Amino acid sequence: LTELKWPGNKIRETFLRFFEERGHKRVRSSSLVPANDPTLLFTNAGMNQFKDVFLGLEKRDYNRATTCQKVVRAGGKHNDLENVGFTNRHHTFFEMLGNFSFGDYFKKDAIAYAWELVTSPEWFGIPVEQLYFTVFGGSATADGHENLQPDHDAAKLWIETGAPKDRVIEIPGLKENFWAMGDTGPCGPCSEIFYDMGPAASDQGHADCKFPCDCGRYVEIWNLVFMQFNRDASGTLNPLPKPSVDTGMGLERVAAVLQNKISNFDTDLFTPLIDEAARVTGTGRRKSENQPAFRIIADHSRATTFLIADGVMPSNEGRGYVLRKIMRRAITQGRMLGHGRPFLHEMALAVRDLMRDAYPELNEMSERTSKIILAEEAQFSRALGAGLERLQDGMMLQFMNAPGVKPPPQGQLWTLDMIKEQRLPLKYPSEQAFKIYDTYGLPLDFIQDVLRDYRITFDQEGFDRAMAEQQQRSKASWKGAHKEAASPVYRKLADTLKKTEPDFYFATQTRDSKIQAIVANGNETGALKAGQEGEIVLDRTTIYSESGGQVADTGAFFDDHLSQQVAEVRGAYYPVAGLIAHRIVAKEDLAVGDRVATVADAARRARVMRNHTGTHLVNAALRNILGTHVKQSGSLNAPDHLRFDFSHFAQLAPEELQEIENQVNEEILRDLPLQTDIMAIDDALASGALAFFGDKYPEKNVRVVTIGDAAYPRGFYSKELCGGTHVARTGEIGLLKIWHEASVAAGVRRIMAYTADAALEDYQRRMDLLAKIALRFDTDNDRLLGKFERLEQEKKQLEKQIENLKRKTAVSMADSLLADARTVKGVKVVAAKLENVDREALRQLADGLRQKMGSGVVLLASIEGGGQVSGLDTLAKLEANPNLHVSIITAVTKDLTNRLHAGKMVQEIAKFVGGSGGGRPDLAEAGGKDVAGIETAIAQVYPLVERLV
Ligand code: ALA
Repeated sequence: LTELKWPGNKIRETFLRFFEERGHKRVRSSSLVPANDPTLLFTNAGMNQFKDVFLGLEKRDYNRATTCQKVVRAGGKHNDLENVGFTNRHHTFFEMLGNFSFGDYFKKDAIAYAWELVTSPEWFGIPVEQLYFTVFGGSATADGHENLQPDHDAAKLWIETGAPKDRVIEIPGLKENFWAMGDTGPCGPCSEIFYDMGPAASDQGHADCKFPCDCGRYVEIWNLVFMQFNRDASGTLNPLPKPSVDTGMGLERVAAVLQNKISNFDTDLFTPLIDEAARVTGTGRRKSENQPAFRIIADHSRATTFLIADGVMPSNEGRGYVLRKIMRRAITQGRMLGHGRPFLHEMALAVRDLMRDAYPELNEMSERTSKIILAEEAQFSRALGAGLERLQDGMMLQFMNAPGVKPPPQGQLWTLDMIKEQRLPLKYPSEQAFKIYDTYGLPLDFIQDVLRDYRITFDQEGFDRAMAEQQQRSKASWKGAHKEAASPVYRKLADTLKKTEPDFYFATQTRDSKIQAIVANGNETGALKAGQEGEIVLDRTTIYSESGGQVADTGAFFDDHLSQQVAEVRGAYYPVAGLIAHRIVAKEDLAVGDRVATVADAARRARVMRNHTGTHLVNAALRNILGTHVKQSGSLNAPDHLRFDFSHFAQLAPEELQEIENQVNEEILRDLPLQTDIMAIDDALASGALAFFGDKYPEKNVRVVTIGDAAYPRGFYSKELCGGTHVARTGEIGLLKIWHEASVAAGVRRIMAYTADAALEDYQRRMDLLAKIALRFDTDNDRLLGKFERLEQEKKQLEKQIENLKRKTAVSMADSLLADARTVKGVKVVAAKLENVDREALRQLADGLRQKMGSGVVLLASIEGGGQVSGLDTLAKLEANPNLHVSIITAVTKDLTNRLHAGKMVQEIAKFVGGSGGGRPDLAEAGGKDVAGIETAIAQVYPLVERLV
């Protein structure tokens, strides 16, 4: 085995070092779950974490950056899921190398850097003869929103830098050389570098095609985007505050180029995974016909592992649904290789071992991660079984009543094979097929195979329609609130004003704050009159401004001698990073330049702080007890309660909740000290502090809140990056009581809790309620449960008695029913409708009647109300979800069964209540949901007897 000159790890490191040496800040990959951006399903490009910086909503202390970003493209605008496995270079998960300029350099330097890194022998040294450079060729769109000029600048710059003239190509249209993150957001013209892999790479066997043939020979390796616009919800392109640069180079593709491979899957980034796929699926040697399966398993294992590591759980909606789809695709591939046992959880371990150096978050993958995957694999096997059953049930119901279908011979039950043998042109309804595909996850090719087996046509068009509608719905649910650029007035103020100094960590009141700006009705103004509402920016404040889940303080501004209130403060927020806007109502006239004292409502703040520290304790206890897969996905720290959302795949058992609550309260009783340190984000993360990627943190000067001390195994109980305010010691919390645990979204659980006085009030309220109930039951709290159980018992007995009475009444009806018997061609027929009698009573009554008659036919029907729908019910019944249904019993005395078959008769009759049934020649039953048809159904018995006798 020869040493690779360019292993994947070296390429990644070389790229980052190249740009670091050129003044770029090396920034960590952000999570695959985008922070605060509901417009995006997964992180789909390196620029996502800088979206706000491009939009001018956020400033950083660097204006050049370089990253290697984890990316998943399996949903939304950029989706490669269906291609994976069948091409040499599509992935659901991949690594995107990028360099970024935030209003610093633009096209000229971006092109010069790219040229040097790609072609210089000191760096990647790719021969120029194998490269092509495309630039934006302009577009005039029909909707009139934009008419964009070709990017002659970029073309000129490439040629000046050294690219041969005939290798620089302008390509018109927004599709090729204009990059956008999504339907809205930052975008701009781009320039792409292509590598010529040679004719052997052509998927279509082209021997001599020319660039830009898309047969697979010419591979895009790097995209340089010249960010210039923000597309708003109306589709309009608005210029960005400053032209910027965003680039993306696919690590896997460059590895293929530098390792002389046609396929990404043959590089060292994948071969260990492909070998492992062959091993764990027991397939042994890698046969070429299995290639797509191995590729899919290798690719999807990476996506699965990284998504779970970032807190996504397989589920039925949103992100979890996409993860589930990816996992199920991999599992199905394993099955198609003839492998029945779970294997994907082992693949995840291989991914961890291969990539943990570059992505230390994979080290945190506990046994639990494996368990999550294993559980999904087991569940999917069950779903495959259950889905198949549903599909077969559905086919049966659909076809046994279809026109032209002959019923089975007397005394035999329906089977699908009977339908198959009749060779009728049957079509399975697409909505039903889609439902089974969607709810049971039965793969489409699986469904098609089954239908083909039974010679039933699959309605592809209808299925596609149902699928499109579904996608429309799920897309709609991701629309979310669009992030718009900050209100223009604050964007302008951000350039001129001094940042607001936050004093709220040390005090609730301070003097001598200067009014820097006043905004009213969206406009800057110099003054406010008493009584007017507006927003005020100070140079310093003690009013906590809403962030990181902690609600804003309320309070007041006073004159600087604290003798008179000049404004009521209703809240505060950050309109742009660094500036705090106070929402106020003026009590006196206020003007820019005035000095005020800020006073936060200290009692309210104290309650908020107890809840905030409580949240940190809950987070730590959850991770201790449930596992480190628990990741915060949101929180609220309000005066009256706290709320904590986190990723976890199952409902919490009562014992788990109790254990969490107990552990938190133990730490409260220990009265642990809290400590806040200010440090660089890298040091903070290295110290084991938890970060919540729904929040943004500065690079330097992040606040790290530590609870506990060296007495703990890790040296602390809890450590988190946090910009909020906290109590000094945990004892101040007094008590924390969890009162709610539920699911908020797929794979996300929510806990709500009270602390201190709120917990006490809650306790008192509950005890009070209990006492009131006990009083009503004429007992006390301690004996209430026993009393309740006795009452429940009594109720059950009474219900039983009523049932018995009902049956007795029914049996005693036999005589009056007999009196109404009719005679049809010499056969006595009793047919009647009964009210609300259950099947068992019907059966007894029919039997009794048959005996009393000696010879004859009985048909009884009853409408039953409500009742539970059980899992054993037919699909049709489940879908109608009936509150009412019809039960029918037919009984025939033995002397007549050779002519009158009870099973066949009931089947005929059941059609009139939209149902089906069958049974023995002498006793048979049926059910139906079409309650309105009951009278007609009963009346059928007379002509039926007439015809059959
Ligand atoms: N954001 C650009 C892309 O993803 C670089 O291609």
